[in-house]
Amino acid sequence: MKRVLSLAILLITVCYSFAEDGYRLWLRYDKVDNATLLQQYRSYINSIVINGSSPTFTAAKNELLAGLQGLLDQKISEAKQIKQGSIVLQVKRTETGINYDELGKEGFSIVTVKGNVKNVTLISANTDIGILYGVFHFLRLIQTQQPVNALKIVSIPKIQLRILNHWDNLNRTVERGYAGASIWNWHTLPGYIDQRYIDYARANASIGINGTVLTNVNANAQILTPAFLEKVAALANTFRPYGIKVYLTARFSAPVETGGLKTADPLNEDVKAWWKRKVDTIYQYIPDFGGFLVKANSEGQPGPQNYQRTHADGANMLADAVASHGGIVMWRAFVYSNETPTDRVKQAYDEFKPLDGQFRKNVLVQVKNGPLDFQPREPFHPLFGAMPQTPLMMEFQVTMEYLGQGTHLVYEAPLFKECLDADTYAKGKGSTVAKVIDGSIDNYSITGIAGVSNIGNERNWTNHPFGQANWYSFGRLAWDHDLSAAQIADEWIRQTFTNNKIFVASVKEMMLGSRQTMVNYMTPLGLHHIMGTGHHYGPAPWVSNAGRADWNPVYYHRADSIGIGFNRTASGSDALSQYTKQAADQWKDLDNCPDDYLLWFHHVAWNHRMRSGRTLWDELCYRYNSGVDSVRRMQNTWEKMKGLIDDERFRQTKMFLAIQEHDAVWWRNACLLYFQTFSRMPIPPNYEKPDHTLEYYKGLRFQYAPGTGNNL
Ligand code: GCW
Repeated sequence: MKRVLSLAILLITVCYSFAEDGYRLWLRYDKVDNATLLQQYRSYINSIVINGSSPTFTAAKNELLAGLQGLLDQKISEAKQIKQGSIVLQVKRTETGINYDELGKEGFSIVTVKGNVKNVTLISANTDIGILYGVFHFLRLIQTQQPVNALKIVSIPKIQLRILNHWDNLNRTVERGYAGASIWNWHTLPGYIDQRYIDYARANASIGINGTVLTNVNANAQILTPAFLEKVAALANTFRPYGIKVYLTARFSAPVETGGLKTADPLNEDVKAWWKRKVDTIYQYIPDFGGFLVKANSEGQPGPQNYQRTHADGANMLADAVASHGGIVMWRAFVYSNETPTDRVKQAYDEFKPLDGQFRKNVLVQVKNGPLDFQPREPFHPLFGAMPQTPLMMEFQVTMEYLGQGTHLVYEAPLFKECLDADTYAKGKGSTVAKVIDGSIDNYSITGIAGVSNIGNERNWTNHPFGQANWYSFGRLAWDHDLSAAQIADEWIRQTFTNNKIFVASVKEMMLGSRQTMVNYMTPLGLHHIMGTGHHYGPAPWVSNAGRADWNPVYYHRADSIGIGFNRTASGSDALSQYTKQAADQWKDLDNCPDDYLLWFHHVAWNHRMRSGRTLWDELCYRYNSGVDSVRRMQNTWEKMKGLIDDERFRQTKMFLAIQEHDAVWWRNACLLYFQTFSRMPIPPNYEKPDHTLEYYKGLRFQYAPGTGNNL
C-alpha cells in the first residue's frame, strides 16, 4: 500500500513537472532542442558576473541563472572575475562604442566584447531595471534559437509609460474578464504573497511593461482607504524589483463616499484638501505610487460635470494633489452622454478637443484606439493628432470583449498595428498614431500606452492559450511600435510552444489571418456594435430596446429597405469632419472608401456594386461565409500540429477552435437572416444555408456570460 502511494506521488510529481498547463507563459526555459545550437551556446556561456546589487539585480541574476541553466541544461556558476564565457551584468559604462546617454533610464545594450578574454557578453544599462530588461532580451534570443556570439544590440523603449489596466473589482470579479477571477486576492493580502504576483511581475518585465492599474475604472472608493492601501503596498513591494509601478483608479466622488464631505466639486477648497491628504497618505504606504487613472462622467461614473466643471478642472485638481510626489493622472476620454443627440463616436472629440492646453503638465488624456469601443475594426480615434498641447496616451483593449472573448483565437497585434500605423496627417504625411503617442509629433513631455488586461486566475492566465499572445504583443509594441505583428508572433510562438519550423510557419500564418477572419464572421465591411446586449457575446443585430439609443445595434447598422451602414459623411452625422482633410479624404466618397470602413462611414444600397463586382448584399454573404471558411482552415492547420507540441495545449486549442467554428456559423447565420429581412435578397446558392430560423437566434440567452462583473 505504502509503495503504491509513493509511486502515485512520484507519478503526480513527474506529470506535474512536465505538464504544459500554460502557467509559464512565454518564460519557458526548457533545454534547447537543437543539438548543434545547444553545443554552441554551451561552448559560449558558462558563468555570470554580477556587478551591482539591488533587489532588481537579484531578480535579474535569478532569472538569468534559471534561464540559462534550463535552456543549456548545465550548471552556470556565478563568478567574481570576468573570464571566458561570462555574461556580465553591469550599470557601469565600458568602452563598447555604445552611446550610454541614449539608453536613458530603461534602455539596455547587449554587446559581445572583443578583447583578450574571449566570449564575454556585456549586458549594460544606466539602471538596474535596464539590466533586467536586457537579461530577458538575452534569454529570448536563446529561447528563439538566435546566434548570441556577435551581438551589438541597443534597445530603448519608444514610449515611457507602458501600463496594464485591470478592470478588476474588489470582490474579484473582473469587468470584461474571461479568464477566471481577479488575480488580486484582496482578502489574503497583505499577509499572503501569492507566487502568481511574482510571476506576473516577471512576465510583465520580460516584455517591458512598467506600470499596472490594479483596479477597475468603474471605481470603488474603498481602495483608497487605509485597509486597502496596506494591501496595495504589499503588491507594490512585490512588483518594485521588476520595475513596475502601481496606479489606482480614483472614484471622483470618494470625498463624499468615504470622506464625509458634502461635495466632490473639484474647485471646492475642502475637496482639494481632502485629495491632498488622501494622496499624502497613499505615498506614505507606497512611496513610488504612480498616480491615478480616472473614468469620469462616463456611463454613470461621477465626475466634475456633476458640478458644472470641465474634465480639465477635474483632472487638474487630482494632478495638483499628486504633483509634488511625482505622480501623474491618466484621464480617460471615453465619454458619451445620452443627453447629447449627436453620433456617439463624435462625442469624445467634441468634449476634449476644446480643452487642449488646459491640462496640467502631469496629466495624460487616455484615448481608446477607435472612437467607439474596441470593435473588431474601427478607424483610429480622431483625437490622435488633434490635441498638440496635451499628451494623449493610447488605450488598447487586450481582453477581447467584442472579439470573441475567452474562446476565440484572435491575434490582436494586427489590430494594434493597424491603428498605430494609421496616418493622422496632423503634421503632414507620416504623422502616424504611433508618432503621436510616442511624442515625436508634438513633443509631449510624458508619453504612455495602456492595455486593458486579459489576465485572470485561470491556471494559464488568459483562458485561451493564444490569449497570452495578446498580452505579449501589447507589451512588445508598447516598447517598440516598429516591430511587426509577424515578428512578434514568431518570437512568441517559439518561446511559448516550439521552434519547430513547420509549427512556427503554420501557426504564425494562422495567427496573422485570425483578426481579419474574426472581422469577416462578426462585423464585415465596417459594421460595428451588433453584439448581444450587456455581455457583448454573440450576434444580436436586431436589438432595439436597450436602455439608451446608442447601446442598440440598430443605431449602428441602420439597415433599412434601401441599404445598410451609418452615414458619417457631411450629409449624415459628419463624424468625418473630425479628421484632418487628408485622412477624411480616404473615406469620404462611397466609391473610393476602402471596403473595411465602408459601412462605418456610409449608408450603402443593397445593390451597390462593390470593387469585387458583387452587390453589397452578395459581398456581405461572401464575407460572412469566408469568415466561417477561414475558421475551418484554422482547424485544419491546427490538426496538422498534433504531435509537434504537448498534448495538453494542443487539445485545449482544438476545443476552443471548435467553439469558434460554432460561433462563426452562428454569427453568419444570425446576421444574414436578420439583414435579409431588409435586403429581401436571396443568399447565393453556393453557400451553406442557415440551420436555424431567425427567431431561434433571437431567442438565445446568455444570462451568466462572464465578464459583466458586479457593476452591470
Ligand atoms: O467597453 C465598454 C465596456 C464597459 C467598460 C467601458 C469603459 C469599464 O462595455 O464594461 O467599463 O467600455 O471603457 O469604460
